[in-house]
Amino acid sequence: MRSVKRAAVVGAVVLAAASVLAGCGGSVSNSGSTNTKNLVLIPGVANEPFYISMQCGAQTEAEKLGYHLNTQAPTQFDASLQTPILTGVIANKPGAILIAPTHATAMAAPMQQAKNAGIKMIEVDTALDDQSIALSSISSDNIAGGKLAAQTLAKLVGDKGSTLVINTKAGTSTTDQRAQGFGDELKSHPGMSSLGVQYNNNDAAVAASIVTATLAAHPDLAGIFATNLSSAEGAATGLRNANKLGQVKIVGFDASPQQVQDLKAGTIQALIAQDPGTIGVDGVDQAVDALTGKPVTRHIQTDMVSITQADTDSMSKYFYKSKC
Ligand code: T6T
Repeated sequence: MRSVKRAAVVGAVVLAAASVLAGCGGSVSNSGSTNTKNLVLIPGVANEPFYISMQCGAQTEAEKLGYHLNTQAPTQFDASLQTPILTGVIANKPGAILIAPTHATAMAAPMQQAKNAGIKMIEVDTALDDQSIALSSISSDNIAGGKLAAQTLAKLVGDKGSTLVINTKAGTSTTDQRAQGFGDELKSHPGMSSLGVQYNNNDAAVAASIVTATLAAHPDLAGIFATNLSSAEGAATGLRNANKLGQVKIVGFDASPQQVQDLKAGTIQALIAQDPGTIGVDGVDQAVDALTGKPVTRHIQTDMVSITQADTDSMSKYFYKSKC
């Protein structure tokens, strides 16, 4: 596998590209054709098992189809860090970019710039609100995933008690939809109440402190829905620190090695695993179809499964990778 390049490594290149662009009045030239054999994957953040698994799938598929895939990721899940990476990539004119936009509106302008440069745009996992820029979007059904999380948590807490949602960053399409699905489903569980949604800025340490503070104010907290990897890993740490393991139930999205360890240890009671490898494969397939004039599919939904401690062995194929 080609390793995910950290923004720090590509920083010099990006800065150079940015200053060239600044000299051209900040716009990217639309002249010159794209290199149709080159694909670039821009994940939401570097060195994170969800995106590593996505990259593994995309890399294998690109090689199989005779394409070159390069991956460049920001060091943090942040549009201000992802934008210069995208801008630098546009200057190199790949045939297609597979991107997980880190914000549903803030990434629209640079993605439109890529489209204007003749690059085929494919969304993997997250998506923009503006559906006119990408040709195809591949993701889990995140609203259904949030509903499934609420149903799972309801069973774990006996359909009663207060619940907290730990979300990542407002404006992240996927996790916002998961929180929405969770809230919608909670309305069908009158015995359960909501303590609202708190944001961890995609930082596990912040999620842990949210749990500590919430337990201090609400010692009867029954359950937590953690909308992604960082929020679930941090929620588990928060409960460990408060000696509340098992008393407060956690349902978390994703299945990183740490989350699986927490599930096996009984710190987390259920995980909703996605299929990032297939998102990567489908992303490459859609890019290649677009580049070769074949029809593309505007929306593709990939699988999601709920995993509990009892079925960790049979579900191991859904666990995310730390390397290909
Ligand atoms: O949950 C995934 C991804 O689906 C989401 O859009 C952002 O967070 C993750 O990458 C996990 O950290």
